[in-house]
Order: sequence, then C-alpha cells, then structure tokens
Amino acid sequence: MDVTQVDIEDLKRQCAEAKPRHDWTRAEIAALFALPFNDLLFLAQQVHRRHFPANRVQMSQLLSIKTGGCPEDCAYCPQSAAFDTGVKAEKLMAVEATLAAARAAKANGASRFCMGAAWRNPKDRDLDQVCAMISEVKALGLETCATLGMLTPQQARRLGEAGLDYYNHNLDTSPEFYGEIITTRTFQDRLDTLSHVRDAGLKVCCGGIVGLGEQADDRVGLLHSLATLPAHPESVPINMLIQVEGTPLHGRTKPDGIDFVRMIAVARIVMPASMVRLSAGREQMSDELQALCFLAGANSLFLGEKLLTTKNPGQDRDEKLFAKLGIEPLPYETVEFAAPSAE
Ligand code: SAM
Ligand code: DTB
Ligand code: SF4
Repeated sequence: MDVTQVDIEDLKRQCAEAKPRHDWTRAEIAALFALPFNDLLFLAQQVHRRHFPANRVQMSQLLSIKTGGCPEDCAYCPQSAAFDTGVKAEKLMAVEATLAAARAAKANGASRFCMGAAWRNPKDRDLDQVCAMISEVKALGLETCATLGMLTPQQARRLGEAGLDYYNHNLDTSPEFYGEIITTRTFQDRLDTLSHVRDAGLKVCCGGIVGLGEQADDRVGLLHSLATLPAHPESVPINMLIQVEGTPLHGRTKPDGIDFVRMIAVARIVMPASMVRLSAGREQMSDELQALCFLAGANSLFLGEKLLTTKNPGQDRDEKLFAKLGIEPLPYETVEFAAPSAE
C-alpha cells in the first residue's frame, strides 16, 4: 500500500468537513493512521464536534442473556465451547430477570441496553422470548441493542417489529486476518447478516477488536471494510482484547495504548456521524488512556462491574473519571443526533 500517493494536506482538509463518504481507499486510511499523533487527534476532535455534542458520552449497559456453550470457535472468546475457560453454559434468561437488569441499568443512568447471547444463530423459539424482552426493555424508555449471532432476513424483520433499535454483529478484524481468528463462519457470512439487518430497517452496530495479534494493515483493513459498506454502521464498537485464560489468544503481546487511540481516532474520522463505542478492555486501561479515547472521538461506554462474562471498571471509578474530565452522559433523547446524514 503506497501511502506516499496520498495528498495528506488535501485529505486532512476533506476529512475536517466531516461529510460521510464510502469510497475510502486503504491507502487513505493508512495515511490517517500514519499522521503525527497530535494532528490525528486534532482532526478527530474537529470531526467529532461537527456531528456530536462535545463532552458527552452515552452510557450503555450490557447483559448476557444466554451465556457460554457457544458452538463457534472465535479465538478471543471465553464463551466458546471449544475452550476451557471456566465459563459455564447457561439457559436463556427469563424475561422478568432481564427486565429487572434493565430497570437497574436505567436507574444507574444507562440510556442503552444491549442483550448478548452466545449463539451461532437464534432458534425461532428462542427468538419469541428475546422479542418479548426487547419490547419490554424498549417500553422502559431505553434504546435497545441485541447480539445473537447470524440472522435470516425473516429473523431480522421480527426483531425490528419487536422494537429493536440496533443489531450488533462485528466484523472483528480485516478480511485477510479473519480466518486465523474464526473458522466456523466466514467474513462473508457476517456481511450477509449485516445486510439482512440493514434490509429490515434496523440500525447496524458493527466494529471489531484490537489486540488479536493483527498487523497494522489489518486495522486499516477492518476500518476500510466498515467505512465502505453501502451505509456506515450507525454504531462502531472498538474493543481491546480481554485476554482470558484458556482461549488461544491468551498470552498474545498486548498492543500499545497509543495504537488503540489511533484506531478510535481513525474510526471517528472515516465514519464521522457514527457512535464510536469504547467497548471491552477498559478495566485494564488507565484513566489517561480512556481520556485520550474520548478526545479521539469515542462517545459511548459500558457501565457496571461486568461486560458479558468479564470485568468492567464499575460505577465508582467511572463517576470519578467523568467528574475529572467534565464529561456528562449523553441522554437518550439526543442520541438521535447521531443519525448519519443522507449524504
Ligand atoms: N455470539 C454473538 C456473536 O458473536 O455475534 C454475540 C456475542 S459476542 C460476545 C460479541 C462481540 O464481543 C464479538 O464479536 C467480539 O467482538 C466481542 N468480544 C468477545 N470476546 C471478547 C474479548 N475477550 N475481548 C474483547 N472483545 C470480545
Ligand atoms: C462488542 O463489540 N463488545 C461487547 C458487545 N459488542 C456485545 C462485548 C464485549 C465482550 C467482552 C468479553 C466478555 O465479557 O465475555
Ligand atoms: Fe460465540 Fe459470539 Fe463468542 Fe464467537 S464471539 S464464540 S459467536 S459468543
């Protein structure tokens, strides 16, 4: 990839206008990654302020509604039945227990509730129960998101009818590196599910992970795949790998924090109107590293002590962090501010 072919001053001027575009080249994205760090952050913060209020971060709550025993072999995941991680397989949670968690999340300040299930794909019978959860969580006044694995077009439509706002399905990494991380479904399978979700009129939540052992070019490849989709995902979670003992990726060299911030900043610039979510991995991050992620354009995080099966910083630490940084929660009513313009 020849970054020297890119007119970087012209690219910076164009990016600062913050107009969503879908014709990104890999060379352009690589050139953004290669900017001096301060130039990259300055540009990302300029772009951020064209679409979102400054100093506002959405608080989201994650709940594992069906834990463990997953037939897929995603090498990062503690919930795969292929690895001995100590996560026990459980049944699908009852609607009432899910609602109790959603009420508690709302009381703690969350405006978004994400339900995750360790499935390759949902069975239609299970989907009835998940649809009931979605309708009732939505009725509490929370934005809803679900991540249940691969979907058929009909299943995506049913979720939309139940009131689902977003469906999360990550590409995780570049098309080239993907096969080293997951063998039980293909990159194309994931793109197919994303297009069913889009066709059903749902908002798309799609991102990936840093720290899988990928090369810098794989990070470019992931963001290129996302930013050249027919419509940008409205929501882009960027996860730092949480290394779980028993998974094949346990013991990988950890990426540099500055490279993680660069990933957030470039995601913000190439998908200017999307929510960029600082997702897994905050437990291991310093306050300073998280502050740089917000400066780079991240505007959502997960609240609480637990993600799906792993630890998260918890309310006390987050309240102190928000107070130190002068950040306030982004309320539900203003989240629509994030809707990408029609281009
Ligand atoms: N089973 C569904 C699926 O994979 O589509 C939904 C749940 S899955 C846990 C959702 C996402 O969580 C994965 O795509 C991955 O990006 C992220 N994830 C899982 N384990 C992780 C880990 N150890 N560290 C960071 N992110 C992780
Ligand atoms: C996403 O990209 N990150 C969240 C959410 N989507 C579902 C999941 C993070 C899971 C971290 C590992 C665990 O807690 O099991
Ligand atoms: Fe299963 Fe999702 Fe974990 Fe992959 S990431 S093993 S599909 S729960």
